[in-house]
Amino acid sequence: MQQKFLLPDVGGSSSLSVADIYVKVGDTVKQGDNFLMLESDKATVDLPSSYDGIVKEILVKIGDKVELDSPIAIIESASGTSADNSKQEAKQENTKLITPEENIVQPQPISQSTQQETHKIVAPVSAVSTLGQTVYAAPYIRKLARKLNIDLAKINGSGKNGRITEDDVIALAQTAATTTSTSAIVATNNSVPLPDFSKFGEISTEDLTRIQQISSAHLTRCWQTIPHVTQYDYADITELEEYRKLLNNKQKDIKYTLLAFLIKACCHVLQKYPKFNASLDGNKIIYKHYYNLGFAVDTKQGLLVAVIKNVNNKGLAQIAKEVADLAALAREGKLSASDMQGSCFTVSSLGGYGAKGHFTPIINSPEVAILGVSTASTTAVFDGKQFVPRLMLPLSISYDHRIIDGALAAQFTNALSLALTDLRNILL
Ligand code: CAO
Repeated sequence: MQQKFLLPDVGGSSSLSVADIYVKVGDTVKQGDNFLMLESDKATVDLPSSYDGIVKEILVKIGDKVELDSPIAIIESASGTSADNSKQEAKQENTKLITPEENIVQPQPISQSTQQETHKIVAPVSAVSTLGQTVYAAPYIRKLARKLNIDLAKINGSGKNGRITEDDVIALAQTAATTTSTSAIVATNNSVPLPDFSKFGEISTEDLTRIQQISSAHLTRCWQTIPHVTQYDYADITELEEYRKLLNNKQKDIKYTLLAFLIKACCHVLQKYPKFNASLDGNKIIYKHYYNLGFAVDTKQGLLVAVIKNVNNKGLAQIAKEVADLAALAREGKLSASDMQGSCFTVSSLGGYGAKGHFTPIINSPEVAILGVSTASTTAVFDGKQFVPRLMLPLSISYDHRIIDGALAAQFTNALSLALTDLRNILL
């Protein structure tokens, strides 16, 4: 028997359009399978099928405006019997249009056997993958995955209850980016119509690499969704630099770079200021009791973040070695997904590039803070009696103002500066 699948009540939004269609004519769908994606001016939501059966006709196309009871599709019941309408109504209660923020705090998967009690329910954060297992991901994550051509079934979600996070998708996309061509990826930048520049003079164009496309989408999202504040400071690294040179002169097996010291010092300060080693989940703060530190690596293909795990359990020599190894792998395009996952806090060093003064590093979501480091220079510093030459390192710490207040950021920055100025502080 054929059923007309009508748009259920999805939460009262009057301006809805079809953003994506997941099925095609001839597909077999089950009640609850994601059928299409709806978009309002505030959020996106996946609409599950109200019926079991074969899709005979799809009555909408991408971009169509729809409203309550708009015909979506004709579905022929596989058993030849009509679908149970009461079941359909119960299901439809589960498809309320919610904002991304609301979505984040609703990690429960919906399955056919689980009837949701509440009326303000998440729409489907789950979907059945082509391999048959259920994957859990919010609509915007699935949208990102589709744009990046990533199969969510290949990801073991690192989020709560195995949910797939943006971090997971990006890590897999970056791994794929190092091994495959750029043709499969769709740019995720919002394309704004540009003037025809060639009217004004000669131009040439170049495609962004896959990594640049991925970074571009991720950075845009981080910048647009996190209220950034950047605290500037200096660290007097005169003694640190002398010690570093001494270490490097004593042996040649390991190169002790400033970055290794920075990572160690950050780990020390993160332990004192747990809010910097956290993530924000709706109205909840997730504190991490492990200390994985990411560092940005500039490669020919674009910017990557490699992650040193459990820095609190590692000595300077080990950290220096891992920095060198991971940076080399990044430049060869050989970082694995796990080399890029699980970072709690990122260090972005432009010190080797002659970067003067401070800059504003973009927080690497879902982290809540990042350290940017510029090139140290010898400066006349007043020591209370006279001006003395000191090697001063510019520090720029961007933090998420939703979770970190300015007073705390000032203390964190000061503690980091002190740790670098006198490494003995790390021992305290
Ligand atoms: N001040 C002065 N000199 C510095 C310095 C600083 N803050 N940081 C590094 N240097 C010097 C080093 O001492 C080294 O000189 P020596 O060989 O004489 O010791 C030289 O610069 C090169 O350092 P390096 O590159 O070998 O090592 P590193 O640890 O500083 O950096 C890495 C490694 C992978 C982080 C870096 O190469 C890199 O890719 N940085 C890019 C980061 C980036 O692009 N961030 C994004 C910013 S926002 O888009």
